[in-house]
Amino acid sequence: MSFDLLIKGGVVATASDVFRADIGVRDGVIAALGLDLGAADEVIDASGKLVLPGGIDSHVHIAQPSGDGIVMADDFESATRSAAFGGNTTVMPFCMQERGTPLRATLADYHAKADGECFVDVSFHLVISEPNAQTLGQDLPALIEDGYTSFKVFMTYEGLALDDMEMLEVMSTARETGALVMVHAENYDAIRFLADRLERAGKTAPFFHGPSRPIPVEREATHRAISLAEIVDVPVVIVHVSNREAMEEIARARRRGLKVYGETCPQYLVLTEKDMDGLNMEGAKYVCSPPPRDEAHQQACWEGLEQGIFDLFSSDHCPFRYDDPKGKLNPKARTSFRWVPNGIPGVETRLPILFSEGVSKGRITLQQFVALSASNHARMYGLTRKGSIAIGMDADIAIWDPEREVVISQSLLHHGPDYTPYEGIPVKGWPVTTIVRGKPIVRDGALVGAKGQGGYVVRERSAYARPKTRP
Ligand code: DUC
Ligand code: ZN
Ligand code: ZN
Repeated sequence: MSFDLLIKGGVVATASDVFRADIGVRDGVIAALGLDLGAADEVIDASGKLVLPGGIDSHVHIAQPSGDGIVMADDFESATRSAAFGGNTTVMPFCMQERGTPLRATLADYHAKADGECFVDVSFHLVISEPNAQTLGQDLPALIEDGYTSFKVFMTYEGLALDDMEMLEVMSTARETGALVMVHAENYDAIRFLADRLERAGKTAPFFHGPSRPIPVEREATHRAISLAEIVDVPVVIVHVSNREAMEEIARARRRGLKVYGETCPQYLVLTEKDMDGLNMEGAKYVCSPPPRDEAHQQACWEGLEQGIFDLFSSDHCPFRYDDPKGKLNPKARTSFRWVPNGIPGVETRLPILFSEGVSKGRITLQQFVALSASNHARMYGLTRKGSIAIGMDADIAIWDPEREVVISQSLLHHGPDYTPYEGIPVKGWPVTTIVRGKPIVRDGALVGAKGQGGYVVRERSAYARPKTRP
């Protein structure tokens, strides 16, 4: 029996094991693991390399309408190309509900934008901004049934923030339908209060984005989201956790037996609030929410990853160009930090940063890297054929050179923005080949795949979304 593809001579790692094996792929699926597997139409020599499950980035924003003349710097083509170069084989963008538009119509728009454009596989989370009877009673249950099995809610931002009553209603729908709830936990009123004060004091530079969203803003909302979820008895994922205090809310909830999951991101490991203090408007390059904190909180986020308080490590790729009136330097942004679009790019740099700072520096094991970069995302969000190297799984594979040293630079990257917030960071370990369902997309650092090779993935309900107790 011959294979379509054989990956030979590498060291394979999963979330549980590291072992020497060749991988035989047939029809896009892992068909054999072993040595001396025989013939194949195509052979990739992985000697001296690590063969890992392709990264799953379960938190990215692509081509999301941003209002106020602001335009995201990546479409599905550029974002998924960049993702492939960063060792990813699946990304999970958000479909943001637009007020007054049926959820299905918005979803159809996102599918139209993604269809035929993607280099890696894609699966959408929903964002619920209008939790009315139509959304909660009809649209959401039907969409969950159709495989859109997770959604995000916001506790801040005009037009997005849900009040506590709405949070409870949405969480209750999630419980009834088996969806997994993701929460952006920041206190909207506290941010507005602080932003007003800062502006009145003339503190309008990008740097003041940080002081307008200090740690208690995030800690309080994290605590409240967990409490509301406890009242409804539904699991919840707290996304993009930036600091020790919010992390401890999650840890405490887990000690009390609640199903609370956590996600952190590269910006909270390697950036700080000082980065937003650049000359002129340079600080805008680092404006994201929650904002980067300080070195002590970076250390806390590492502890969260090492100790399993965070199950997920995602990029929160949210790309805007810097030097562009439709991006970070839009005319209003020069008048106040309030108008700087929130978000930074990172889909291509997420995994090299975690590998280098985590595995190469000995903070986490290779198995933890696989769990945090791929397996946990697949399990958490119902991607049942992805996130591991095992017979019958999709042949989504990233081949890494663990010795390759690279200094991260905009000139090396393939995303749409005109900068990277990670410029100049040295890393050891780099993904060289990315294979999606058995087809190489990037090979030895060169693009060999075509757009349209990435497809849409319908998801199962997640076992992580099951309530603690049943009615
Ligand atoms: N939340 C996100 O998840 N991404 C970017 C900006 C934000 O507030
Ligand atoms: Zn968010
Ligand atoms: Zn995000």
